[in-house]
Amino acid sequence: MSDSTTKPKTTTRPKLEKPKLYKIILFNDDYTPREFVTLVLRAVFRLNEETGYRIMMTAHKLGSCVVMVCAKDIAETKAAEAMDLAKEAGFPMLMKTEPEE
Ligand code: NFA
Repeated sequence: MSDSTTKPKTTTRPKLEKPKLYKIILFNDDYTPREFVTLVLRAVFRLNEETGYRIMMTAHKLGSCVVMVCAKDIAETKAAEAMDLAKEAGFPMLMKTEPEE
């Protein structure tokens, strides 16, 4: 005999969306000095000299380069931090953030 007090075997799983990752993209321009870009990449993104230089040169040659991939709020904060440093120094260095596919 079935027990009418038995609860149906269902579980409710909270629907947690996997947080989207964001790319921080560095764009080339004709005015920001290479040294300055490399310095900012090292200071803001904690990249070593070689990696900072490589990313700077990739953006310089190809037009843009992904600097790092991380959570949205971190991406936005770091991009703004880097551009603030450039603005203070009088350079137009541009970074944008966009969600990863
Ligand atoms: N193109 C800049 C120059 O020749 C260097 C640069 C690289 C600027 C990457 C912005 C991003 N001084």
